[in-house]
Amino acid sequence: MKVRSLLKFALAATALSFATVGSAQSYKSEYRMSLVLGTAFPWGKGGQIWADMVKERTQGRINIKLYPGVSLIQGDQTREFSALRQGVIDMAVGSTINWSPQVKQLNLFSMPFLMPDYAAIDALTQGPVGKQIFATLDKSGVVPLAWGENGYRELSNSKRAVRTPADLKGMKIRVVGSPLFLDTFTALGANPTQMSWADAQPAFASGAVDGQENPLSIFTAAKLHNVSQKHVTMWGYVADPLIFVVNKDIWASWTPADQAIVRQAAIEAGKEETVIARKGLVEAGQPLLKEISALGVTITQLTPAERDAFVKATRPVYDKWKNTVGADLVKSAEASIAARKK
Ligand code: X2X
Repeated sequence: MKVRSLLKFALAATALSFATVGSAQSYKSEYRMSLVLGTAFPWGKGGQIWADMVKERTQGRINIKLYPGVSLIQGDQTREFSALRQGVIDMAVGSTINWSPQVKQLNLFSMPFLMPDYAAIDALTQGPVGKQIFATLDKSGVVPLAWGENGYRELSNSKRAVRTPADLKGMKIRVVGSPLFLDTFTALGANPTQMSWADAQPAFASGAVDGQENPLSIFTAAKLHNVSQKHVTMWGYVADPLIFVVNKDIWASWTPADQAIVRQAAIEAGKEETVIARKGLVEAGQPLLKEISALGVTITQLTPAERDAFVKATRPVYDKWKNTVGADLVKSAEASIAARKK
């Protein structure tokens, strides 16, 4: 009897120590975070803030290394979502644009002139639409945790100030991601061409491409004025949020307490990152625009009537993509925007 209970104890102790070793082994010494842009940009800063918070709050149990330039997938940003699902990437801060080829609902944010102002973006990401999109991402095989922001994508080019769709005629414009962008720029009379961010910058420098669209925080940090981008048009036609996510298996390998830390840190980092992304654009007088003018770049502000011409020209694209994105989701987005607090 005594021997038997000793044996039982020994067995239980062995099982316990296996369990302990098992869970310790399931933590990797380093987790790989994918990003398109590094810490010179709000995007990379957001990733760094998230990684630092997690390391500190888990006492180093979760140690994250940043891989900017989507280097884990050789710069091919539209493959990021698949790589996340497959476990080539452990976690990411990614743009809705780059993941939209795999998750069609994410095209919502690229529908031309859907979101008139920052309050409209917030109404989507922080409301029922954001919840629904997170549910979709969860079903698609990743764990979505928080929203950040790349920003309003303004138009730049090397040729001329653009005030009307006619000014865009025949211009070669670099776009990324979903075919929705090809439709939008074709509708405007331009000649869109799809390429990665890595390929785009040499293409601006050589003159192979005339123009592009990206947030102004990217324009300044990437010094696009040095690669012939001399004209900027403020049209606010789309904005891309960023999403903080973790691969499902990696998530499942963490204790509930560590999962809570990673989620909370993502939410805080996303908020901080959004403030950084909007810097210079939400203050009176938009100081970032003055900075860009000082670089010798013309900034064209559209009158409401001028902007409306772009809205009208792209309306068929909006209508065409409604069904792909999901008519109900678009309806819900339109309702959230109409009800927003300005
Ligand atoms: O490639 C772009 O234009 C960028 C950096 O904005 C994205 O990754 C969507």
